[in-house]
Amino acid sequence: METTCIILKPDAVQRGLMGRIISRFEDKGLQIIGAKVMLISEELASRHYAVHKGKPFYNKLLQFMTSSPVLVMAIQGVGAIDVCRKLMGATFGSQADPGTIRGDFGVSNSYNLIHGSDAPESAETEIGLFFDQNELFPYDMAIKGWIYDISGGEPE
Ligand code: 3AN
Repeated sequence: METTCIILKPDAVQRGLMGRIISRFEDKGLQIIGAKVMLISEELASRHYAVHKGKPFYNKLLQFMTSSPVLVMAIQGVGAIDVCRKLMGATFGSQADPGTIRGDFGVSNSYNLIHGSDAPESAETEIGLFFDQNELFPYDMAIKGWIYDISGGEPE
């Protein structure tokens, strides 16, 4: 089981797309174990996007991410990090495949609706940045045995 950090960016919230995007994750069988609407501070945004510091798009990215509330989620499932990245689609809306979140809901390269952790290390760091431990609620899904094959003990 993996947990990944997903952020529905200001454009997704402002455009009223939260529900439809959340449904993509729920339809896939993933579990939302933490969620909150928040306004990201400049300090938090700069920590989250530290790897992009100095890049040409960095200042605008920070400005965008702090401009209006976001929805931050901790999402759990087998292979959740890669599964969510596939559901999100390519970074740029203009290039993302139809069927993906970015491919279906946007065309902009800067306003690309959603962030998802790209590796187990970044997922752990990002969940630590955005959530306190007592804001995460792992729970047993009643239908887990139909989403996964759990006959061997581990979800497959
Ligand atoms: P992803 O979000 O697909 O992991 P990253 O990590 O390469 O993409 O980039 C982080 C964010 O920075 C993207 N979500 C996008 O909003 C922004 N970004 C990346 N490259 C550019 C670019 N060339 N022009 C504008 N924004 C960019």
